[in-house]
Amino acid sequence: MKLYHFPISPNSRRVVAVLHHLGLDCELKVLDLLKGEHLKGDFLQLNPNHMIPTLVDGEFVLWESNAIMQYLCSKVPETSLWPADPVVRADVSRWQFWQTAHFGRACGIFIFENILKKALNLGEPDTDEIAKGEDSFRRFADVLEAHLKGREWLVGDHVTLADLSVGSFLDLTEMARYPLAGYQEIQRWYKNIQQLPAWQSSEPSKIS
Ligand SMILES: N[C@@H](CCC(=O)N[C@@H](CS)C(=O)NCC(=O)O)C(=O)O
Repeated sequence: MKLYHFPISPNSRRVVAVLHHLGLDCELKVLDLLKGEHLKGDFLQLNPNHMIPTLVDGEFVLWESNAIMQYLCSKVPETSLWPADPVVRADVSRWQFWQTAHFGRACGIFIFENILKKALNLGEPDTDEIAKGEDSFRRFADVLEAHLKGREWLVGDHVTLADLSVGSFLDLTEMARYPLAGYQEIQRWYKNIQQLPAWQSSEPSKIS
């Protein structure tokens, strides 16, 4: 298998963390988004959305990080990251979809305004956009905060794909300046993720 990724991307890092957690062999190929390496012909053939992460497994090409994470788990006989029980599995999927549709999009506003604009020379952060981002972030962070009260992990008693998907964006809290102050449960839970060996070994500076 070969994974095209960009280490600082939360969407990439969670896939690398799953590879490490499961101990799967996979060649990692960095595409530097800031240099536009994802816009070149060969890669566009693999992913016309020009987005990482993208997995190539023989003839099969798979994009969308959450789909890749589930696919990787299906390669091992059993893993608590993606439990076989249909209800637990649906619960894990629910949080993965929620991350893509809601929480990740709210975080994305801060990533664009406070990190990417600077990196790509696109000017100063737009205060109206940041205000919209704050409304959206708080709406969904409130849901996450309430769910995490009295829990160590999002689903059940163990880390699952749900934690890696939703938690991955918190890696950029300082740089992106999410309004995370006051969300004690989210901060406590993210520390659990930071202690996972696979989260530590997928840290951007270790896999670049
Ligand atoms: N929903 C996708 C999002 C992937 C994504 O947004 N990738 C970004 C980096 S974090 C990217 O490759 N952007 C390049 C572009 O849009 O041209 C996933 O979960 O894999």
